[in-house]
Amino acid sequence: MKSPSFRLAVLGLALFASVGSALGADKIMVGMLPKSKGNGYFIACKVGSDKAAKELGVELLFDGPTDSNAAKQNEIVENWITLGVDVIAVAAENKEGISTALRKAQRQGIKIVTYDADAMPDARSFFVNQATPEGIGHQLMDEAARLLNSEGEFAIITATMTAGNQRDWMKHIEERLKRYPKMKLVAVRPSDDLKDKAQSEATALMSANPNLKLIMSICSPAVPGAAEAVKQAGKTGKVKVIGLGLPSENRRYVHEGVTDSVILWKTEDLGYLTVQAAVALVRGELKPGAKSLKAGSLGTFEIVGDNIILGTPFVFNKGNIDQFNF
Ligand code: RAM
Repeated sequence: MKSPSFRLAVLGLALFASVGSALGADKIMVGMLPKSKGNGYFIACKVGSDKAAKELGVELLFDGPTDSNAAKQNEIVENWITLGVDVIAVAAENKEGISTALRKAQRQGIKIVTYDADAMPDARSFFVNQATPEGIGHQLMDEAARLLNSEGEFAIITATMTAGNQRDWMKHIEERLKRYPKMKLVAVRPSDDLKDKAQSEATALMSANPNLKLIMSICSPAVPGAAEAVKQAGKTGKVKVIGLGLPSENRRYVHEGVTDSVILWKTEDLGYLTVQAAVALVRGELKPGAKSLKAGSLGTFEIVGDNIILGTPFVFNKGNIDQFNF
């Protein structure tokens, strides 16, 4: 017969186990880190991430800096290492900076994927890429050329000057610019992924460059920021605005004729695909060298090298922007 103290210990363990499972301790835990959790772009990604987490029965921790802040991203990764999450999905503010913390997580057995903005290749297993950088860069440049009849000055407003995804896209914009010898890129300014800062940068760009014909914003908050500046300067139609922006944040300006078009991918799908990839990696269903990934209700995605590609971007304009609510 077992002693009363043995029984008590077993009961305690059983209780601990059932409380643990009620709290989801046996569930796969996914830490999802946006560049900033106040940015509508990442809020839209979260809608899809939540959906995938629910379908897959995993626990999703979604946390990030309030505004873009590389040091704060590192801190959150460190916290998740201590907590012992199973997998971390990161949109890297600073490619090199975050990679040290991610390598440390990998050494502790935590799986890593990146999405939206990549880290160094050895610091993650896969990058869930919204589209190819060439595709994004060329589409932006061709759209600008179409609007200006391939002639005139334009400026770029980016996120931070160190943001890896924007840097990659810019390389391809500049490469494509060679096709349009009568167009001139006069300035590249940072907005820190903030609408207000983009607005003041756009105002300054217009005063410093009286012949400016177009502002191309390549981070989402900067598109409505530039549009507001153009509108307030009374330059609607004279200085055109395009960029990578959310339909919801630009609808008004597109209808007012301030912004011609915005280009983007389905952010909800990016969030969904990221959580699907993260969980497949933990479950061993996604292994290095894989050529495709089955991602729940979104179907199968191609993997090129270690990039899981979401697809090609859409162009939202007056004719179709009302059909999209993200
Ligand atoms: C911002 C972020 C993000 C980028 C989008 C287009 O919200 O910088 O990284 O992909 O814009």
